Amino acid sequence: MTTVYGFSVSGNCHKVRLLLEQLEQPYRWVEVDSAAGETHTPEFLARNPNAKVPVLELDDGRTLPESNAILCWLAEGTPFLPDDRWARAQALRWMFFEQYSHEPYVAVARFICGWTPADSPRRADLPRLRERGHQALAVMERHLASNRWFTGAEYGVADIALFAYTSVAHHGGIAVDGYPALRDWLARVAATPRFVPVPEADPAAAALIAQSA
Ligand SMILES: N[C@@H](CCC(=O)N[C@@H](CS)C(=O)NCC(=O)O)C(=O)O
Repeated sequence: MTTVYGFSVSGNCHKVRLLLEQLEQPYRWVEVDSAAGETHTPEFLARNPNAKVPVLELDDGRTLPESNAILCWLAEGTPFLPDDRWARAQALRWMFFEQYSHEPYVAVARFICGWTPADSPRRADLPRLRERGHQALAVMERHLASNRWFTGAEYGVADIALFAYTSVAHHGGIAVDGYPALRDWLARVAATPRFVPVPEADPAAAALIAQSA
């Protein structure tokens, strides 16, 4: 059976869980607490030398890191990844956007708020991360003013990729209140069949988020 090595509260890992649930594909989930350094063991590094979750492991032992590559692998031949060349390029465009212009700000602000001490020097980065995070949300809002989805005409991998950290952006102090089309899209994604949300953060992280966001 396909195995996912993942940290459940991580948005990057949630992408993989959400797609597997929506595909109704059986899988085994191995919890790896990346915030506690569990991706740096020799055993884990053999699966991903880049020391990051998620990692997908196939029955034959092959391993695939990088959340968006995993989405494309799993979605091949399904409605979640368009066949049409242009639509597929659009999906990829938004997945690259997510990794370069969205996740490094929205996800990192959330990580700093929930998983670093209240006196961490990394908190000095928060104003810049929040500014850049809002820039990413504004780009999404503009697209959504005239499009329902990011994966071409239908819901799919790019929506799953962008949903993960956007749905918990407020944990990093990046509120989505000012983006009406984006909020409607979040609701549309949450209404898709077999949807599962990003799990609640553990109580310690939730307390830090409540203090800092
Ligand atoms: N580009 C990667 C990013 C993965 C990533 O940043 N994973 C984090 C958790 S969300 C991690 O494992 N960090 C552990 C570390 O860097 O030590 C992806 O999309 O999968």
